[in-house]
Amino acid sequence: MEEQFKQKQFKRTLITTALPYANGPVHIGHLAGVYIPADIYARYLRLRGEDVRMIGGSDEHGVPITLLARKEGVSPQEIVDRYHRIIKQSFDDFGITFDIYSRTTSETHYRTASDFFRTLYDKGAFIEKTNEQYYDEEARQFLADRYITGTCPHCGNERAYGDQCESCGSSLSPSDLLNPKSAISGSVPVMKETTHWYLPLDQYDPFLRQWILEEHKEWKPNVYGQCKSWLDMGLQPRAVSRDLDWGIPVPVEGAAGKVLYVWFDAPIGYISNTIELCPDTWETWWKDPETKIVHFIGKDNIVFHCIVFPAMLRAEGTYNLPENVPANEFLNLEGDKISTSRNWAVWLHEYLREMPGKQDVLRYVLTANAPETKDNEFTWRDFQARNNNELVAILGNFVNRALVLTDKYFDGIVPPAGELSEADRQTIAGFAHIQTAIERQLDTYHFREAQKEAMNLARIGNKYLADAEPWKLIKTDPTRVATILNIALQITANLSIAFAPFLPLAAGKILRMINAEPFGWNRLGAADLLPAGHPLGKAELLFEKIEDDVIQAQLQKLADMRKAADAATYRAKPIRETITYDDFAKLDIRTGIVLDCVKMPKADKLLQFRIDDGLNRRTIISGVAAHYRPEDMIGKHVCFVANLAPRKLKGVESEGMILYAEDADGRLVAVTPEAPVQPGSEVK
Ligand code: B3M
Ligand code: ZN
Repeated sequence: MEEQFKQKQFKRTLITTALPYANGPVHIGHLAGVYIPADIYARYLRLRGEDVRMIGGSDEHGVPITLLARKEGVSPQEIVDRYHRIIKQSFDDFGITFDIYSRTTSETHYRTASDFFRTLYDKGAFIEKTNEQYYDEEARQFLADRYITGTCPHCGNERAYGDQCESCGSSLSPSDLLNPKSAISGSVPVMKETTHWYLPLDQYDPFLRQWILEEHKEWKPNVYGQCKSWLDMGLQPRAVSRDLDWGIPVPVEGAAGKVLYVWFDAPIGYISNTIELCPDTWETWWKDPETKIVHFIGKDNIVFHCIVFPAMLRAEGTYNLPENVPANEFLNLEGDKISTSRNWAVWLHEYLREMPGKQDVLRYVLTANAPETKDNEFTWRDFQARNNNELVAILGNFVNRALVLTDKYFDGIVPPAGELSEADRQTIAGFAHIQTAIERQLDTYHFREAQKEAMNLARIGNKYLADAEPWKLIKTDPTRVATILNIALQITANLSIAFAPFLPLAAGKILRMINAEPFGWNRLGAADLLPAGHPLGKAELLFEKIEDDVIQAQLQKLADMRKAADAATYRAKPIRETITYDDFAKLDIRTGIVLDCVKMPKADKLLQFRIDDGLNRRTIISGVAAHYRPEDMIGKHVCFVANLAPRKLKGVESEGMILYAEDADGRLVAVTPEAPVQPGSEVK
């Protein structure tokens, strides 16, 4: 669908990147989904000499921020100040080249978003509706979005939110929840009347169908498909205000206590950040049809960027719409979804601290595994493998040999190329078209494939040196060796251009090693970048091997984080139905001493116990072979149900049941008296 699409020409490009919520740091999922592809695209366009602005900023409103502030007993402003600083610093240290990274608590944004709402309000673009919403009488607050939890009507998840079920992904509204509870006080909410303003999305259905389904068939299938299903489901009016005390006040008389819905104000943050960046020319970037707008986002933001925000812009009437929204899918971590709330993530600021100087390694791996059309996986083993087997063994190894051999045989001076062999000509032809090969991929947002094209040039170089074997010829044919190394150095110089959008630090290092200024993007593919006689710089390692212990430490860190998060969020199973004392009195629970314990033949889960129960010896069988070694049970004091009717297990009669506690991970732990007592003692 994309190939036959003819690229429309534009004078400039405005790149926007999803504004991360300032309620936590950014992690590798954000980088893979949004910021690395956006940065590659921005660097690429700048390299081509195009007029580009890349916009970023923190999204500082919304209920998750106020819930975290309440939990920490601080103000929402303190939360967003903390995380805006951490996020901005980590993006800077990682090398994401925003032209501005601002925030939605900025004055410019308050004014821009407020004016935008007022313009639509004055145009009569909203429907004003009064209806009943959940209200927490204890906290004296309406319960929108994450302020209310309950059971998801679709999948039964008991901790679904008022706006979404994170377990099945359904988009919900508070009234959909079963057994709703206030996330503030835990109380059962009541219904209370309140007034809000709604954007009648249904009225924009014909426009959106035409604009997306007819005029943008070139959009990525995952984006186009999601838009089509939203449109086919039928658009509903969407509330653009909330009863909250944190956010941009609704600029309408009588709207005290009401703020703009975070998803109404946040996308306007792209506009306000542009105003901050270019106060005099911002309208060129948002209203001149010669400007191409591209939104880089994750898949959970598609509806807001392809349906809601365009409807808002359409209603306002003077803004351009995005030319493309190349949303990525999700990146998972070691087989599980990345989760801020469960602290299951590789946080960017921690990566930068623990892996100093390895920004390009993470850029390379996250681009190579980018979830461009389907969810993908990050594992530390793969991170290590790609670093060692690709960056070190292919790219680094080739560049190092080209430099070291030239240093060794020609004192670090680019030698003259003599007569070209057939292999030389084939090699040169092999990379002559690399520029269009990379451009074809980047112009259609295929970053994985584009990076592969760049890496392919390093493979060409490696193969060329391996086949030519200059080290074997230096004594007999130094002229030939000069030609070989001249070509190897031309490839090296091309690598500094090809990798510039993807691995900016490595590209800069290569330029230093060949002692050259950056070549223009249009020189990519040329075989005469370095003239004979040009003095090279000092060879240095482009990438270093990553050893197992470094990876093991990261895996251990994840395991520890999971344990801590599980402990923090652990909730026991609900208590079973109530019984009477008489029911309990029927149970005769006793202590006993384990005299013997063996694994049962042909039953990998079962252990056979011989118990001294204070009266006799009895046999009891337990399904704990995965939790205990038989020899460790001998001599243990255990508690067991003594009057349970015997039953045969694998042909052996089991007379009772030993008691174990089962924890959240399913681990079984024997219940024992905290001090030795006579066997047969009653447990009351
Ligand atoms: N704050 C990010 C998210 O949904 C959201 C993006 C806003 S972009 C205008 O994770
Ligand atoms: Zn659900």
